Amino acid sequence: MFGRVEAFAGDPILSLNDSFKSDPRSEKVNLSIGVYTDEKGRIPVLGSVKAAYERIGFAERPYLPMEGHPGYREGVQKLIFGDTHPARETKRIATIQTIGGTGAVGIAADFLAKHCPGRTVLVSDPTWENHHGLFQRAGFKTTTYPYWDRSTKSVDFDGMVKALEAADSGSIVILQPVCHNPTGVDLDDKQQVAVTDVLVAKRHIVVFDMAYQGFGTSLEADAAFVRRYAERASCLVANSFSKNFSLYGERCGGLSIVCQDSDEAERVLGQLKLAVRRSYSSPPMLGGLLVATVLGNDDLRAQWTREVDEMRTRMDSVRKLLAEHIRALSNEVDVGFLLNQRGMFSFTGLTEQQVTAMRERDGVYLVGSGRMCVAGLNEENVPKVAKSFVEVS
Ligand code: PLP
Ligand code: TYF
Repeated sequence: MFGRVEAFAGDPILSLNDSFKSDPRSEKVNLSIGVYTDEKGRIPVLGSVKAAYERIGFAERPYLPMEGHPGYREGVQKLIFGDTHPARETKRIATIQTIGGTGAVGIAADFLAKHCPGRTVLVSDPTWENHHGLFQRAGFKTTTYPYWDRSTKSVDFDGMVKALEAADSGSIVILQPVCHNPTGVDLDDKQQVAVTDVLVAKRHIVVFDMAYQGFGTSLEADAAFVRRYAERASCLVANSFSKNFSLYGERCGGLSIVCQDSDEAERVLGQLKLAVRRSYSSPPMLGGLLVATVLGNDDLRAQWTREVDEMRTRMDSVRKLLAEHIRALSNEVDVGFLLNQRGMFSFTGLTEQQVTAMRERDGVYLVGSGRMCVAGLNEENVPKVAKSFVEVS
């Protein structure tokens, strides 16, 4: 019956993570999958989340509503838009709890496929691969706008703006507002303003995908692009708590749609509920309660903010440490990119062959595109990574 079913090639990043796990070498270093690990190489359990878990205890488990836990949704809105955003004060934002950031982007794609069908979808070149996949699954054709300038290892801003200007009016544009995956390069403030002008003038439908809030500059500063944009125009915002709550397996995310008025927001929320109903009915409870409890209690929220700051500070310091170690070994290898990029990832500019050489010879795992997850670096493995990097450069 299923004899013609094609084999699934597997997700390249997850497959690489599996190869890492089965690599027998004890000195191996995993800089592939986008997971934050601490100085000891462990996925942290945040103190704020643990405290929330203890407060919650275990009680009855009814279904959550389709749109998710009310405290969670309120927490998402406050975190992304701030307490006093005009769109919040006028009840123009429809927010649902989603199954991770992936679920948020997926429901956004399903919603747009139904209510804004046939539009062109533009994603950055390169981007998180699932942007193509999720929008294609919803029935869209996807195309790209230039983003990464290989020669300067920064944003190809002119190329990006030209492509957004040339696209059909009302196209769907996916933007990562902070800590771009896979390149680690973001628009600066001026570029954010300039690109906003273009997007608003072209009446493009912007989907912000924010998976790393807090890993750039701070939880507040990282939301600035989205907040300012939402003062000018309607937009969609997908967010993930996988990384900043270190809750990968609990599947916590959110989708917020900023609307023109509160009546529109209520109807949009209804359609989001319907999209959820048709897909998985309602989101999971434990992750929802954990996040709602942290975001909804001042003490836990303050503790969590400090823990996010700690994760970010550690990533910044291992970036610097790697740059120093590379510098000490060679004056010819450019390390500026490590310091200009931010968040969990650095695009190294290494070719697939160089990445393969690092993996096979030294057990240092990067993604084939040359993406390095800097969150996997620590004081112990930096010398080894620096040596391997210089030797293949
Ligand atoms: N969007 C981007 C840009 C990502 O990098 C990721 C995860 O790595 C996601 C969305 C998905 O987040 P989640 O793991 O919460 O589904
Ligand atoms: O970019 C990354 O590393 C993450 C990891 O099904 C990931 O997106 C990859 C595939 C997947 C879930 C997470």
